[in-house]
Amino acid sequence: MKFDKICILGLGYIGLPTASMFAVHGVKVIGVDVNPHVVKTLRLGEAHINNEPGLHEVVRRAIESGCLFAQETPELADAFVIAVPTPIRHDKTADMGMVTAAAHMIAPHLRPGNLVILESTSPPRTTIDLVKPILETSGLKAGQDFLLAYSPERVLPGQILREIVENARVIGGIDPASAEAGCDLYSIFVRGDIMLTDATTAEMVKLMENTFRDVNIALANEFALVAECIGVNVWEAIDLANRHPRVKILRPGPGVGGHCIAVDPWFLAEAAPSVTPLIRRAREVNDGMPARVVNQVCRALNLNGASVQAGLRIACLGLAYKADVDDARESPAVEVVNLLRQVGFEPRSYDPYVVMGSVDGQVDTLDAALDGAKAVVILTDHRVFKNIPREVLVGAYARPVIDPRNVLDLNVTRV
Ligand code: SAJ
Repeated sequence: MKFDKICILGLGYIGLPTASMFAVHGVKVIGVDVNPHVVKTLRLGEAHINNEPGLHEVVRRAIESGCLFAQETPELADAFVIAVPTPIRHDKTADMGMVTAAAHMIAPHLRPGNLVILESTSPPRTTIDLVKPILETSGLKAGQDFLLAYSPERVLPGQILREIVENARVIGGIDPASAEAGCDLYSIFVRGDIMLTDATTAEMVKLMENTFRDVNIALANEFALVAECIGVNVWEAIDLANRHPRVKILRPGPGVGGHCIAVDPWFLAEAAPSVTPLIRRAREVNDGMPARVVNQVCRALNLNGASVQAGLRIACLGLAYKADVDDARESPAVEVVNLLRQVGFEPRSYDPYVVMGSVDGQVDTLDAALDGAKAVVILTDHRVFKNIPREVLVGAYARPVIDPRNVLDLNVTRV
């Protein structure tokens, strides 16, 4: 199948690089976002996402080529790609409002022979039970008049532009012709293997990948708790265990953030609640890690939560959810900062990448964060933090440094 024009709904961390990649390969792309700020920024040739290596450049090339055009509503096209967020609600159920809205926006523009792809991470059966009936309000029948497939994004924030091209891609069609058409579409820029399956399998594959990571991080975090109980250095123990040819323990830390790993396991748990105790427990373990960091701070200062004097300053280094990104949404670092404040401390946070104003008490220099601090806690493993001299962190009065991600690599003792 040939694609002269594609409409991509949602110009976030996935939709924008995807739209730009199609455009720099010569396909006319209409990028649609309901946020006027996003559309306005793109029309000026800029990307509204910072700190993703190479993104600004590819977006600029796409816009300058005349192939990428941003607007707030879709129009007629050969293919439509839905790449909108799928968050969870407070009760941990999937909020499919944005996918529903995007499908409704496409329906009036759907024509016979079109292909529609859902990329948003979604609960199993979303493509056939939610998206298909909405698209069919157009009067066209999926599989008969138009093609429909699910193809999950798998790119790692921080490496999106390399991974979007090189990663293997799964495409699940509602029928074989839809999967084949999806393969034709992504072959425009994907160099990794493209594997075809059915839509519901593809949805489950995506959820399994992120759940695998979440459960394994939970295991690493539980090892850290055990190691603390028995007086073992968890970093040394993991390092040694990973010398086994079939063992690859992940890294403990202050919790799991981002919009994917901490969310997607709930979609599986919601789909089959009675058979997913492990997945739920892993989520609880990871969600409990910020409180553990706060306990570590209290213990290092010989305090318990009840006896924290108001105004005791704690320097918090890092707000982003992981190393070398500027994204502090759903960040365990932010959760730690909020919990520290709740128990009576005065956290001063510093992150060289995260925009000011993301939390109360955020400062824009390391010195301002360290000034008067009674303890330092390193919450994000940004590379720049590794080079801060130990004496700068401990200061004149040998204040404690809590380093749940082992950024300073000072904890490992070898006999
Ligand atoms: N983390 C740890 N220990 C580790 C690894 C990660 O505590 O050993 C923490 C990170 O610090 C962070 C969180 O987990 O807070 C998630 O970070 P991540 O780098 O594991 O993943 P994301 O959310 O940036 O991207 C994931 C990726 N999924 C997998 O690796 C299976 C990516 O490929 C997906 O495309 C992305 O989710 C997504 O959009 O679903």
